[in-house]
Amino acid sequence: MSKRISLTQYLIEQQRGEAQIPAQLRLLIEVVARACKSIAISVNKGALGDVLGTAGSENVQGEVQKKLDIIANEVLIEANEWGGHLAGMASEEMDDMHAVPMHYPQGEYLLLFDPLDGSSNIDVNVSIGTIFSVLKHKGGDVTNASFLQPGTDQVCAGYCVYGPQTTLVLTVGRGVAMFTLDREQGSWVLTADQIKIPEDTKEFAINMSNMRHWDAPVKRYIDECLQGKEGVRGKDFNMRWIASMVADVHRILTRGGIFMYPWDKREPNKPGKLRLMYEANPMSFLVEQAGGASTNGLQRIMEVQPGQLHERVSVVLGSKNEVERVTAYHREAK
Ligand code: P6P
Repeated sequence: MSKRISLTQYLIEQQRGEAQIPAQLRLLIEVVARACKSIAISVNKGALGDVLGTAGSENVQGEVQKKLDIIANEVLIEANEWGGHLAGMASEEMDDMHAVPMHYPQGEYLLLFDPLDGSSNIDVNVSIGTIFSVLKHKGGDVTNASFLQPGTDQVCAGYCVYGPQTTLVLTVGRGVAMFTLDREQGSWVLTADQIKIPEDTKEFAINMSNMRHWDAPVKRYIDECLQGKEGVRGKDFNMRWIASMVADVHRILTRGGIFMYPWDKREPNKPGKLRLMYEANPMSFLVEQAGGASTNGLQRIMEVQPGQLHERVSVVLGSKNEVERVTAYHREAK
């Protein structure tokens, strides 16, 4: 990386590029990046900030909300209401979409987010993150249905990982850039650009405790990884599972790997655990922009036509050749 530039300079240079970033999208990115800085401050306080533990409420998923889930959600809503860049917002923490109050100008974008993913890790000081996805509003009144667009319609996606470094990872459809928070300056500094995920890997990420519940193609793939050098893969594999999608995906964007949260028999009526609109789609956009692949076992996740705001999906993403192998096993089984 030659000269280090700020997020603002990066966005201005992108605006001069052939495929301009419209002013409202540039504002959206800067507002979300600023909100992530505020969330990072709350997350980093931990026990000193009375932000740990549960909020005593449940979200639409029926999951107990952590105090920081609520704080992060409110920070993102307040940061994005006034700018005139949004028509509406949707969040894992809110049952329905949140319209921009009428006393603010309405914009052309829809913002979806998981304000704090991996929140089961908050109290044990393991990396967590904010995931966001941006769609264009196609006109008319803004309702939940306005958000039900396939991942291929995304114009921007990103996440912020609150870990040893605070890192913002972003795509507007022309590759993936990473920005590290310079806490002394309070600014995001470009620290990696045009990220590329290696097409092969020796590292898989899955919650192994669910093995007895998996479908045959997943069992086949993981068994082959576990057989190592002596097996059909002819190489040994390593395993990682942080139980924080943002942290697992960040590792994969940084050094390759395959991440899987497949359908399993525990809740057979649900296609998977992770949410399509504000977890799987934005992560799939980033992974594909970095030369990786992302399917639900059978098709590109970004081509799934959403039927409801909080629908779930099975996720297989990361190093292209490994994702293609798992997908081929599913298609053979079908
Ligand atoms: P499990 C966090 O709750 C999350 O939504 C993802 O960030 C993570 O990958 C997954 O669930 C962890 O699930 O079943 O291993 O706790």
